[in-house]
Amino acid sequence: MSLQLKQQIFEEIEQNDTIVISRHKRPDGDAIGSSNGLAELIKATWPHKKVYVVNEDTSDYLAFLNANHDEIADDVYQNALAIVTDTANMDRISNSKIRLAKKLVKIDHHIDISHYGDISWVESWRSSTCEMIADFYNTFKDRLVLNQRAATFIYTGMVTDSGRFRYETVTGETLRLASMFLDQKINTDYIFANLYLVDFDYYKFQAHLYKKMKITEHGVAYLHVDKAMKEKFGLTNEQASEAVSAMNSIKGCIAWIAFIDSDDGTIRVRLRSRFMYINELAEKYGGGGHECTCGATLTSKSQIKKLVADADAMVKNYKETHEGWL
Ligand SMILES: [Mn+2]
Repeated sequence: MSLQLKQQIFEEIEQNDTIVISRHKRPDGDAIGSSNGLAELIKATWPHKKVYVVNEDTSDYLAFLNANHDEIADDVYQNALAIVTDTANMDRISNSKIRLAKKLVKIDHHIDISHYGDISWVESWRSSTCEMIADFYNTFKDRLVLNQRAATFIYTGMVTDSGRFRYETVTGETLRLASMFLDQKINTDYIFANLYLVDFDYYKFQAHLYKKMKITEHGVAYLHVDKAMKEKFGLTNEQASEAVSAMNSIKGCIAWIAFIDSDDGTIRVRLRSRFMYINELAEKYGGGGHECTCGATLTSKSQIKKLVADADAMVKNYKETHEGWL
């Protein structure tokens, strides 16, 4: 079934000379990697095609990838094939014009709650959408051209979305597919330096987080990055969101949650877990995502307490009924 979908997508790409590629808002490595990686594969294979990567926002953190950022007139869509990668629902697409396209293809690895697209290829067991692009390349490698730029995009997405090949979703196939991009002699030193290195001020912010974080009775770590903290450390929304990672290695805390004040008055929630799945909780609060990595948005501060209490009950129940967690 997946082969049939891949074949359909390959044919659509082959038959269309104008292709618009978009990804989700607030992009991460996988969103940028999959959309640009696919664009580069198509451009290298069919140099005459007009391939545009069109999105309405960018990422500072991932600026080093030098992603494509094309602007096109509305009438270009009429004759275009649109491909959206790594985006679970239409509202999250970072391109409000995408509906103007002649045909729409969805390529994604999020849980398929909200179906869209004329062709929808969704494999929620994949560690990243980039892994799907890698699989797509591998399927048609006799007919596609891979270059270093495409390889860098796709590899970066695979690395970032899989927690550096560490998450449960990583399979032997993930690494076999990733090996194709290492064979392109991509500069992994450069990629990882950009992914890891932070300014000294950010270290100070992390030290502050270690002091501020709390844990519940049964093992939920949580913290609130409020407006004052964002201002004090001069944080971008992206950096503030990263606060959730500061809690990812506390023994016994199998769930951890960051609440981040947004400029629009809402509170972004980033939920993470190991062993136990936490996406049900995100969904209860109107959010979604992956089983152990998901998010939601709250409209008032009073909901924080309630969400933390729900998470604590969830962890309590999990620990009572499972062994082997730590
Ligand atoms: Mn992804």
